[in-house]
Amino acid sequence: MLLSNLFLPLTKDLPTDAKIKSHQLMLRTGMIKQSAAGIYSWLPLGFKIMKKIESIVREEQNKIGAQEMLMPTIQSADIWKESGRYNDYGEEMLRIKDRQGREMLYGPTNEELITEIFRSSIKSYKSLPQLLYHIQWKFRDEIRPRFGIMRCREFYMKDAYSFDIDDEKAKHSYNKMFYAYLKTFNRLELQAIPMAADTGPIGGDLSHEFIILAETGESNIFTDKNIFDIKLNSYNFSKDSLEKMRSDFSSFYSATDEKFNKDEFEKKIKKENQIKAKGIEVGHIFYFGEKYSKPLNCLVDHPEGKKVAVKMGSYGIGVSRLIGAIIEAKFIDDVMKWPRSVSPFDLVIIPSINKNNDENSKKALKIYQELKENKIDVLLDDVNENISAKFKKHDLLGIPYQIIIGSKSEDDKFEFKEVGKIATMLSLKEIKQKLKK
Ligand code: 5CA
Repeated sequence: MLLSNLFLPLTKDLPTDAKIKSHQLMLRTGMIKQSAAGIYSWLPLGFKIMKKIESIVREEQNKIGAQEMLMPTIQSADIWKESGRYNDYGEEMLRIKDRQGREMLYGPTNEELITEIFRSSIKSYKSLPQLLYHIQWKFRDEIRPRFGIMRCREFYMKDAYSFDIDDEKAKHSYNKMFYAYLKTFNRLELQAIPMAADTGPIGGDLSHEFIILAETGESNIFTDKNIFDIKLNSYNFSKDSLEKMRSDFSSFYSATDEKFNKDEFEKKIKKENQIKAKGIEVGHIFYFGEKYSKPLNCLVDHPEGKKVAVKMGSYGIGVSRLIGAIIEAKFIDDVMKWPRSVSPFDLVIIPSINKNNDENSKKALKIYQELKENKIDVLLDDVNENISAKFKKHDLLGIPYQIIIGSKSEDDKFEFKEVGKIATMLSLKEIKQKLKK
């Protein structure tokens, strides 16, 4: 892609109403544009990053056997009346009426709708377990939308739902999700800490939030440094191994404000290992058993002949929030560096353009074409401005690799830079090799 063709409405000024760096950066680089309070359009740069995050989330869900589907954003109020949440959910729910005066709503979450789908077709334990998910927009009429897409009203969420015949099997489904979440966040180069949590309006008795450390996070977190030493690849998918994984994580003290107990924290963790920090919740999982299946009469035949309410859990990842969370974690000293797995481009070519001599531009175009032929998603900065302005711009765009074409480049060696590291002179062949890793 040529930068001159990219729809990239960069702004020089710091947006005054944006309080945290992710919100500022997203506005300055034209990733998003607010269309109403807490509601945003996703412009090409932001959208491309979100789609990459979404596909990592999807791949890790598919790996544990979850099946993708798609439920609508608009739901009927009837099923929410059956579960009793139509009144309980309060003002966060956006309620609408259609032309026939039927009560509808823009889904803030999908426990009711998925239960309704499930109960109409699955009747026997023989069809269990089931693990279903979709990635869809949600709406919550937050009282105070803030921090851009971090706490907004319309947001993109992956929500999964598990169906099992008994508690033990349901906990296995829960553990599989727990594992998939940690894998997903690892691939985004985020260190997420699973923390026992309260269940809030979703309900249930077992729940974990996945929190990443960031100064601007809304949650206060208290944990043990050693929790980061747990190696995910030491577990496999067997029931016992996944149960051990969850209990290994739980063996370290970690809590958010709601569950924090100072005495316990100080007693359980040596002073030098105590972490008191701020964090961002990027995922939340719940096991709530029969909370929805019972009132919605979602029953299946049990092997022993009786009918039982199916045991359910639900599992959310804030796909759009993750973009802000990655920025909060990776934007350091005014320089952004996207993890390779979600970077909007693999590499950017930055030629120093001189009006009287277009050698550099020609050279840049030649390697641009060659890299493209090698299926490298490359951006060529063909904009006519001075090199220091270019560098400043790329500090914000955060593409992790740069080829700089200026006085230093020789015939077949180019200045290659990984953001945050010292530049080296490499041939195009060596550069291609590096990008393969
Ligand atoms: N039904 C359950 C699990 S599917 C559920 O809705 N859980 S949740 O309320 O915790 O939301 C899941 C994730 O969505 C959160 O962890 C967070 O990352 C994201 N999220 C929630 N509210 C917002 C919001 N207002 N703006 C952006 N992301 C949000």
